[in-house]
Amino acid sequence: MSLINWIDLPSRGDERGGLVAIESGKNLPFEIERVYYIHGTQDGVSRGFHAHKKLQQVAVCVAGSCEMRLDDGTEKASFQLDDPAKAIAINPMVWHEMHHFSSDCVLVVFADAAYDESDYIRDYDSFQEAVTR
Ligand code: T46
Repeated sequence: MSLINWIDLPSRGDERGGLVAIESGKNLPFEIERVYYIHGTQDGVSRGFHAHKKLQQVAVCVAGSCEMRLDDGTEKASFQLDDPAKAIAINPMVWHEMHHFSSDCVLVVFADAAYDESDYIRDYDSFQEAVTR
């Protein structure tokens, strides 16, 4: 599986403005079990710094922008999330970090499972060990 998997979300915008619809199991490669959003992130704050063992996620900036960094232990990538119609998959065993949040950033994340702290790998050395095993 490649590190970067963009998902184009169907945009039904018109002269009145934008409208993006997301349907479980249709636009996303899994059934949505959980949705959360990150907002009000302070200037200079970075988030993430972990990988998930099994969780599949898709993230989209519905307002503002942030930088997403992905690392599968072999390859690294860094890019802007700034388009409400363009989402990025965060696959299992991919170390991810979010940086440079704009003050108006709202990052929405769709996940295929409930929150489970035991699914997180929050130590980079442990992550590297797990992916090179
Ligand atoms: C991820 C990136 C993109 C919950 O109680 N329920 C939840 O569903 C989530 C996502 C978090 N939490 C708690 C756990 C922590 O006490 O909220 C607190 C902040 O979570 P965390 O420090 O993990 O936040 P981020 O921004 O570093 O990471 C989050 C997600 O946790 C993570 O799964 O992939 O966004």
